[in-house]
Amino acid sequence: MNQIISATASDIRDMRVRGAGRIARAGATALADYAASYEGRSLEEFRNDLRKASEVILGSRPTAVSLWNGVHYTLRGISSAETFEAARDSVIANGKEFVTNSEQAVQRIARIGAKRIKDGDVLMTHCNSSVAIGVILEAVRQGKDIKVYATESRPWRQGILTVNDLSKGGVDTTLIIDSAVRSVMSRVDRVFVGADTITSSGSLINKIGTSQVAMAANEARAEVNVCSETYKFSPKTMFGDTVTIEERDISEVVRPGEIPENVRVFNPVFDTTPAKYIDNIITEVGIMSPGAVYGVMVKQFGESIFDLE
Ligand code: RI2
Repeated sequence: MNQIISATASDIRDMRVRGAGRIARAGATALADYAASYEGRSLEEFRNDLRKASEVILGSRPTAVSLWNGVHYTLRGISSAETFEAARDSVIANGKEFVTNSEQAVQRIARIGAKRIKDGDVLMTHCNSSVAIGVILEAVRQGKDIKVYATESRPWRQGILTVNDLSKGGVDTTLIIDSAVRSVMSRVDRVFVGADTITSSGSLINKIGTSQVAMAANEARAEVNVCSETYKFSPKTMFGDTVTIEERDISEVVRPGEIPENVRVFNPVFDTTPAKYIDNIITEVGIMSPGAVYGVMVKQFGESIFDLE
C-alpha cells in the first residue's frame, strides 16, 4: 500500500493522530495527497486504487464517523468523472475543501458555544476535545471569569492534554480523577464535551466515561453541552446501523504480569450517552436539541443520504 496511506492509517490507529476532527482531516488530506502523487493514468485503475486506499484509512479506527464522512466527502464525484485527470483533481479539491470546512466549523462552534457560558460559571469537560476546548477558550477570550474541572480520562489520560491546553489559554483549571466526577459535579454549572459520533436519535458516542459525566450532571442539574461538527452525525444510523465501540489493547490498562493470566481486561474506549442526558448539541449550523439531529442530518447530507439504506 502507498506510503502516504499506510503512514496515515498507522498514525490514526496508534493514536499519534487523535481526536475525531483531526482524524477526519488526516484521512481527507492523505487521500488528496495520494491522488496528487498518483503515477497511473487509467481512470478505472485510479478508482480501484482509491477504493483500496480508503478501506485502509477507514479500518484504522472504527468508531468516529467523522473519518467515514471525511473520506466519503473527499471521494464524492469520482464515480461520475469521465477522465483520470478530472477524478484526480476532484479528490484533491474535495479533500482540501473538507479540511477548510472542518476548521471553519470548529471556529464557528467556539463562537456559538461561548454564548452558553456565563461569567462566573464552573465548567467540567471530559477527555480532550479540541472543539469543546475551543468553546471554553473563546469564552475566556471574551473576558468571562470561569473555572474548569477536567477529568483525567483514563486509560489514555487525555485530560493531561486538556489541562495543558486550558492552562496555556489562561483558564483556572483543576484536574480530577474520573472517579471524582459525581463528587465534584455539585459545584458545576455546565458540562462541555466533544463527540466522536452522534446518532440520528441524538445519542452521543464519545470517550468512555462520558455517559457517567452526563448522568451525574443530570442528577446535579448541570447543563450538558455536546460540541460537535455536523460531519460527526452518522447517516447510517438513520437506517438501523449501530456504531462499533472500539476496544483497545489491555496494555493500555494494566502492566505486563500485573494481573493473573486468567483475568480478562475489558477496554472499550467509547460509550453511549442517551439523548435524554443531553441538553444542547452545539454545531456550526447552530444549537439544537438531540431531537433535531435527524432533520439537520438530512439537510446537511442531502437527498443522497437515503441511498445508504
Ligand atoms: P474533537 C476523542 O477521541 C474524544 O472522545 C473527543 O471527545 C472526541 O474524539 C472528539 O474530539 P480519541 O481520538 O474532534 O481521543 O472534538 O479516542 O477534537
